[in-house]
Amino acid sequence: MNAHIPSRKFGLAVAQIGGIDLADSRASVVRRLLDMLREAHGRGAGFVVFPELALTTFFPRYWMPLEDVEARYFEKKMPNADVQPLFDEARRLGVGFYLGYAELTPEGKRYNTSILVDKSANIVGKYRKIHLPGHDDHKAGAPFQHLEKKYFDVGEDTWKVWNMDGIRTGMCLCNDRRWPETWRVMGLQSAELIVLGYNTPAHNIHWPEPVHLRMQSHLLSMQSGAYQNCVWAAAAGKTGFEDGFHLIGGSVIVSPAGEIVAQAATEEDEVITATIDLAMGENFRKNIFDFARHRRPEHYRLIVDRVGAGEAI
Ligand code: CDT
Repeated sequence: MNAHIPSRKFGLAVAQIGGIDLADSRASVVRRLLDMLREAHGRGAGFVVFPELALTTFFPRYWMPLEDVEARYFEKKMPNADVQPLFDEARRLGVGFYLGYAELTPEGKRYNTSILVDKSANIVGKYRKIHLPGHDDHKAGAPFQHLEKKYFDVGEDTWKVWNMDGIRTGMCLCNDRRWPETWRVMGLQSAELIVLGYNTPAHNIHWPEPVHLRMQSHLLSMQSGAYQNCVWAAAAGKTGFEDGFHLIGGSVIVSPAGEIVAQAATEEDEVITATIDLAMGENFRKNIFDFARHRRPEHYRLIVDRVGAGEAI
């Protein structure tokens, strides 16, 4: 019998955004984020998860000249004048946050990025998306494009875990959640909390996937990733309609048991909260998935040696 692990409770919020149209200004979006930050704080949260590419519409759905895309949708500095009010209010309230945005570096690299901001409004972590879905060519017959492979470079750094106000916190972005490797790299760093934002179109342009399966695979990925890695997991979606293009909702907070403890009920701006006990992950880490005792990496070689599915060994 292991010694009792004392409770470590924390108020966590996810702030789902109900769609951003092309014509919406950054300032108007930041006002919506501010409203939700204040609501989350009022409901006892110490940290808020915002979506992927949270400051603009999901622009990879449009085929456009790169210069236009860089000029209109990428942030050259973070924080910048538009986003500064969010940092100021976070500092005033003592609430940290995760925010996704498109980053243009001084060297001209373009990343799908997220940052981890602590309760003093310091950026303590940055992640650049690794699994970029979609394509880089123009799909003439498709109802919309998914041009992440055209507009973004692949992030060079692996998934890391940061000390965010005393909580070992990791980040990823959208499509990353579907890959077990993403979660495991952070699980092996003893992450306690993994946060992510997403933009998942309700319709798959590559094949006629039934719409309900889009939600199912999102929830399945969140629940299995959390359970198999003994972490709390929180996902914030950009949802509803953006200029008529539908994105799934289903923003969630999931426990290390794989149980959904809070889930958005709408496809609009919506804050969900939960009081999470970080001791729960510790219990799973000690009593079920004690990696050091049970993992057999000598049998996992194929996972790093082989990229695509191939012949039986
Ligand atoms: N933003 C993002 O990564 N969306 C993908 C859509 C995949 S379909 C090309 C996702 O995994 O939800």
